[in-house]
Amino acid sequence: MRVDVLTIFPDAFRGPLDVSIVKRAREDGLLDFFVHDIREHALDRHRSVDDYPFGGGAGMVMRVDVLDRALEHVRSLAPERGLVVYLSPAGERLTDRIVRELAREERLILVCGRYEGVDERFIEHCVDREISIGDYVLTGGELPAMVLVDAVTRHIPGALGDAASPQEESFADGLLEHPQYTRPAEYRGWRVPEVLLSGHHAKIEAWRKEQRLARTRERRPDLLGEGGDSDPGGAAGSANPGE
Ligand code: 4GX
Repeated sequence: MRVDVLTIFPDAFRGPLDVSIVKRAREDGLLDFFVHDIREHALDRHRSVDDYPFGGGAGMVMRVDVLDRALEHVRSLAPERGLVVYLSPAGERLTDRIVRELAREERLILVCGRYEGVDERFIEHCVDREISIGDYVLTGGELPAMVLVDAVTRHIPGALGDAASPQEESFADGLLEHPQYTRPAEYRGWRVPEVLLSGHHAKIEAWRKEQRLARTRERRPDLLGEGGDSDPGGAAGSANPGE
């Protein structure tokens, strides 16, 4: 998969995507990740990317002409059209289902807004999907873009190696994960649940399933369709959680 990011803060992308699984996916050629500076497409001598909002109000709005030029330039760098995603609190909430959908794309183009957002004409004419990573307001779309790339990378075939599969993890069966333990079996009197030391695999599986259900009921009843903001139709809200 190819991912292009448009931002006025390219430096923000050094770090989180240079470690661990995402780093390996990039080294292995599973993920081609490029960052582009929107400011390079500003035409005036101050290289402005934003301006005052028509109608008045606080803050600044990113200009449609600069964003459109930046997008057309980035588009020209590879043959695939790319799905254009704008990260915004006004978008549809990112879920496991949406992550899996995006992971099937050949190319993603992520646009990071700053200030009070972008001129609505850019969203109307250039953006395919507006996505939010949660109901809180950050200072820009850079962190949300990194969250999205991280989550999507885990679903690129081969990215997790043979040890792990995203299919076996939280949300794949609509439930939270069971708790995990490792050595030592006892530390300061804190003991690992006895069943896990028993070597009785059927009992261990039954215990884990029970834990997943109890935790989900306790912490995220919405995932079981018991009110709240579930995601029916998505993996996290499947008709038969845990089946
Ligand atoms: N999930 N931000 C977008 C600029 C902005 C402001 C107002 C539209 C309207 C965010 C989130 C998020 C910060 C990205 C503000 N755009 N993005 N940016 N939560 O908080 O995705």
